[in-house]
Amino acid sequence: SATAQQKLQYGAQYTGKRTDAAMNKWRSNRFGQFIHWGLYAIPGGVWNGKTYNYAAEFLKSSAKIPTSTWDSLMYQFNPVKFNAKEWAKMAKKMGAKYMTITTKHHEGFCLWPTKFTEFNISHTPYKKDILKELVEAYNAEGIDVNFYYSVLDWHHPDWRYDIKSAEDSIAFRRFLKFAADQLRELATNYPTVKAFWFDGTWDNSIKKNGWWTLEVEKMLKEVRPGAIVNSRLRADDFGKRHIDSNGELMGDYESGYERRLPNPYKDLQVTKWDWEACMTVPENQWGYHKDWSLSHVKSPLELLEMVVHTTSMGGNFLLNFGPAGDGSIRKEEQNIAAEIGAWMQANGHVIYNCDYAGWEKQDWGYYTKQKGSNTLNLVVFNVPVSGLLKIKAPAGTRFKTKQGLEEIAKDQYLFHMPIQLYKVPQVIILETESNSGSGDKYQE
Ligand code: FHN
Repeated sequence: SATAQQKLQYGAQYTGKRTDAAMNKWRSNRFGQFIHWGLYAIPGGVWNGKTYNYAAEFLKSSAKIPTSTWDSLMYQFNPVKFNAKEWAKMAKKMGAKYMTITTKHHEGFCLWPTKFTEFNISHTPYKKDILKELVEAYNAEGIDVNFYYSVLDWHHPDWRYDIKSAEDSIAFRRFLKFAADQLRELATNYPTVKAFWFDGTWDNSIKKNGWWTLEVEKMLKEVRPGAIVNSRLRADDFGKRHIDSNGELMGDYESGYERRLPNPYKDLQVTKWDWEACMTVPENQWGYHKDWSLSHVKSPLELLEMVVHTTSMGGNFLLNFGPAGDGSIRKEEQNIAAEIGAWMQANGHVIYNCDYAGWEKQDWGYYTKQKGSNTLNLVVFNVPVSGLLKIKAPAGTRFKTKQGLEEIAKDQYLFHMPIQLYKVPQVIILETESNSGSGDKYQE
C-alpha cells in the first residue's frame, strides 16, 4: 500500500500467496486430519477418580499435577493397540490429503527419539519411533505429513513465560536453541515432512524474540526447501503476531481460525491469503478425553458443512482426532471418518483443488470452484421447501447449463431442485461459458 511502511527486520518476507509447487500442493489438499497424541491420552481427562471438564491435554494444569508426577506418565506410555497403517487407511478413506501430528505438545513429551531431551518416546515401554511409523504409513497412502510443534514447554526448565531478569534471558536463550535444534532435527530426520505447524507462541517471552521466529522459518526452509510454516510461529520486531506491523501476513498461511470459521459474508478478506482452520469434534477437546458427554459432539454432517464452508472461502480444514492412550481410535471418530469419507469419495472434486468462486453467497449453501475451470459447484445444505435455489451471478455471466436453470432477471436465476428429503449435501455443477464472471480474486 501507499501508506508509510516501517522498516521491519523480522516482518513478512514476501506479500501475496506463494505459487511454488509445494504451496500449490498444500493448497490443493484442502482437507486434513489433525492428531493430538501424547501422555495426556493416558489419563484422558480423569485424575484420581475426578473428571476434569476442561481440555484433556490441559489436565496437568487443570488438576494442578506436579511436573514430576505428570512426566512419569511416560513410563506408562505403551499403546499396544497402535497400528500406524490402520490410522493411515482410516484417514485415506475419510478423504484426508494431509495429516498434522503433535510431535510435542505443551507437556513437552516428544513422539520421536530426539537427541535433545530424554523426555521422549524412546524412554517409554513402547520405545519405537512413533513419528517415523506414522510418516511412513501415511506417506504410503499418499498423504502428506506435517509436524505440529508447541514452543511452549511445561517440562523444559529453561522455558519462560516472560523475560523479567538477566537470568530469564539467559535461560530462555538456551531454550530457544533447544527448540531450534529439535526443529532442525525433525526437518532433517523426516525428509518428507511438508509443513511445520507452530503453537504455544503467544507468550511475552516469544513476542520479545521475533528474531528467533524468523530465524526458525528461514532455517526450516533451508534444510527442507519448499517447507511451509504457519503464521502462528511468527512475531515481528514489535512483538506483533501473525500479521506484522505493516499489515502483512507472516509465515506462509494464516492459522488463527481455531474452533471457528470466518464469516462467509463479512470475512472475505481471508481469500487474499492462504489459510487453514482447525476444528475439534467436541466443544474443546484436542487430546483424548474419556467422557465426551460433557459437551456437544459435532455430527459428520456439521463437520462436512465446515469442510465445504472452508473450501468456499479458499482455506484448508484440519479436523482433529485424539487417539486413546492404548493407540485405539474411539468409535465416534471412526464413524465421523467413515461418513465424511463416503461423501468425499463421491464429491471430493468440489473440495480438492477448489477455491473461492467469487459469487455472492446464498442461504442454500456454498459455491466452490476448481481453479481456472468453467464450472461452478453448488454444494447445497439447506434445500428450501420450494426446491428453488437463488443464484445471483456476477454481471455478464453466461451459463452453458440450461437444465433446471431459470433466468428470472438480469444475472438472477433460480435452480429447480426436485423436492424430497435429502440426507446428505447435494452437489450441482453448472457450466459457464469461458471463465465468465468468475471472481477468482477478492476485490476490496
Ligand atoms: O492449547 C492448544 C490446544 O491444546 C490445541 O493444540 C490447539 C490446536 O490449535 N492449539 C492450542 C491453543 O491455541
